[in-house]
Order: sequence, then C-alpha cells, then structure tokens
Amino acid sequence: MTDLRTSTFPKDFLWGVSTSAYQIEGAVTTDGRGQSVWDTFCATEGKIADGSSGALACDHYHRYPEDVALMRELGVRAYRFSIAWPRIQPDGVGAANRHGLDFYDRLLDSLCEAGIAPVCTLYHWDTPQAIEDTGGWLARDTAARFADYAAILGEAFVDRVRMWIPLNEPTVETLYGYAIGEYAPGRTLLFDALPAAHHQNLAHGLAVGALRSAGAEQVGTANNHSPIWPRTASAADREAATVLDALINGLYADPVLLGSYPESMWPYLPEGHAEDLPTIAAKLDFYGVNYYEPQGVGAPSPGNPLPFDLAPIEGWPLTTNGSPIVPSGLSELLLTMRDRYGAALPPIYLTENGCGGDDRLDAAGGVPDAHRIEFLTAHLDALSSAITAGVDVRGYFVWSLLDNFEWSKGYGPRFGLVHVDYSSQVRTPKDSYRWYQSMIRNGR
Ligand code: IFM
Repeated sequence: MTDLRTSTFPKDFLWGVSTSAYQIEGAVTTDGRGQSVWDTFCATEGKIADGSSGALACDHYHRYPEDVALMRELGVRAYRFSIAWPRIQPDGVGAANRHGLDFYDRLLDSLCEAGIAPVCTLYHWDTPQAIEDTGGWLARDTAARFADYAAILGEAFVDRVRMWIPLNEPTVETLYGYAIGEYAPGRTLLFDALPAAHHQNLAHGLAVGALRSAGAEQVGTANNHSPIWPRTASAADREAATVLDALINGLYADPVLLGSYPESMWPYLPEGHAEDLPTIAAKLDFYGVNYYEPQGVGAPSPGNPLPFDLAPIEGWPLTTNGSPIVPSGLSELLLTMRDRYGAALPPIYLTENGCGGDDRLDAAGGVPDAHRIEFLTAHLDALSSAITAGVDVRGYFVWSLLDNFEWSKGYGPRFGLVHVDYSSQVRTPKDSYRWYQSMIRNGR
C-alpha cells in the first residue's frame, strides 16, 4: 500500500458524500407519502435484525438544514441523495404530490445556497407498495411507470440538479430482493428473478430519455460492482466465477454500456428482451461505481440449485461488521472495467465507498473511528493508482454522511462520517469527518 501523502487528486475532483431516502429521511407517513415496499418489509416479523424500520431513521425530513450545514462545514462539493418515489407519487402513478416535491425543493435550495452540487438518485429501492402489488419489477409496465416518475422529477428539478442517476444498484435489488429475499420485497425466485433485472435496465434507459427531454445534461448510473475471485484455480471454480461475474457485474454494465447481455444470462431474460437493448444502452455522461469488497466463489456443492457456491474472501483484515477490507479490489475492478468496456466507458465516479463500524461516543464526547480513516485512506490510494494507470475517475463519494438504517441489518452497522444518536437525534462528527475535511481541503 502506498502512503496517502503520495496520492494527489486533481483540483476539480468532485468530493462528496452519499445517502438514500429510506435510510435517513424518516417521516414515512408525513405530507401524503405513500407506503413503500420497505415499510411493508420492515413490518414483517423477522426480516430486520433488530426489528427496526426507517420510520424515523435520522429524521432528515425535518432536520435537513442541520445536515446541509454539516456538509457545508465538511467542505464537500457534491451530495448524492435519493428521492423517495412514494413521496412524489404515493401509489406510483398519476399526478405528483405537491408536498413531496416541496420537500426536495427545499433540500435543493439549501444545497445550492451552500454551494454543494446536488447529485440526484431517482430511486434507491423504495418502490411504492401499490406498484409492487401489480408485479413490481417483475412486471414490464413498472419500467413505463418509472419513466413517468422520471419525467416529473426532470421537469421539477432540472434547474438545480447537477448529475442524475436513475436507479441505484439494480443488481443488489434483483438479487437480494427478488432472488434470495433478504431485502424487500422478499421474493425467493432465484434465477426466475432475472426479468426484474431486465425491467430495471429498461426503466433506466427510459428514464435517461425522460431526463434528457427535460433538459438534463449529466445523466449516468450507479451500480455496485465487485471483482469475483474463484476459491481456487480449478476449472470448476473458475467456471463458477464466470457465471457469478455475469450475474453481478455483466447483467447491468453490459447492456447499459455495450448494448448486449452476457450470453449465460439469455435463458433467464424475458422473451424479446433484445429489442429493448437500444433503449437500455442510451448514451451516458458518467458511470457510478459503488465498491465495497470482492466476492469469492466456488463450484456448486451437491444439492445447490445454483451454479455456484458463494465463498468467503480469506486472508484480509475485516471491518467490525465482518466484511473483508480489500482496497486492491477497487483498482482491480476499475482496470478490469476499463479493459472490458474501453471507449464505451464514460468517466467514472466512485458513487459509494465506506465501511460500517460500531462507532461510539467517548468520554470526551468525540467519536474515534480510526478504522474508517484507515479504510478510506487505503481505498483512496487504490483509486489514485487506478487514475495513474489511466482510468478516468472524476469524483469520490463516501458512504455515508450519517449513520443510518442499514436495511435488513437495522441500525447495527454505522457507516457515517457523522454519528447519530437515534433517540436524541444529536449528530456528532466522527474523527473521520475531520480527516475527510482536511483531505478535501488539501486534495491529497
Ligand atoms: O447502505 C448501503 C446502500 O444503501 C447501498 N450500497 C451499500 C451501502 C452499505 O451497505
């Protein structure tokens, strides 16, 4: 690992932080917001580790001025947040709910006033329940509904949003939400979940068109990507790695960037899917990569209905939540993407990177999180070496500004640069907040 002092970033590099609506906003029944699949999922016994939900979360809906002030003080140049679809269209269809638009109007105005560029994700998994009830992402029609929603947002906010991201991490939603049921909507369809992936891709393409028609200039995407590491060099493990790589990485990036699906995915996609590829491959201005860790894989054990076994990544330090810390996986991923997609790959932004911890207030009222400073330092070094090797990376967003609701893990893992006391809602900047502040100031 090189020393961070050797890692210098360009002057106009876009330093930011990321959050998402359901994880921080709370106020789930306020101002006409409709029910989302996550409200339903959290209310289902046994789905969330600590039995919690995003009903209050960080109460950002009411406390956003304080959160914007924290970002201003931090010195970030951009803020990536998501809009809650059920605030704008409570049932996912029809006219916009004025109160929902008003909230994001207020947020955008405060960001602009603070000199922070808004990076807007249209959708971070909080599908209106009414849309799920008519098939959710398994239904082709949801892509058309999503395009209507995108048109509403484009028209309302194009004057202030700097960069647009239609869907966050469709891979994760298809696999965790529809294939194995760990996330909302909790379906366990295994490979039969893949039509959801295609419909999300189509929704992405249609939304790009709707946003462009509204005058949006910078439109991209944000996908979670992981290098796939076979457990051994055996042919069987490598073959399993090829399938998992297609599922985790290729299923989204290939159609979006190359206009084709990996061949191994064809049998699971809806009939006629190829006709949608030109829409899905709409030209993008940037590609957002969310990176956390590599994924290990081996040949399937007897009785496994899937063509692979997931395997742990061994021999690396672990975060307090047990995830391997592999900064070199980031440079490996970026170089692989550059080689695979070549000229089809637009400039990259690291739209998420960070680690969970069990961060607590100390006796002096601070929050020491040296583990996060180390994690971020090592990943920025890896990013810097990928840039030096010629990958066009234009910005970096820490996940996350605030500790927040970590989906099925509830409030256990804390990912924030700012500690949140969930009972008093007091925000306390952690040591990593000060570190990132100085990093941004000095560009190195
Ligand atoms: O909290 C999530 C986020 O919603 C999507 N990307 C990964 C983060 C950390 O697990």
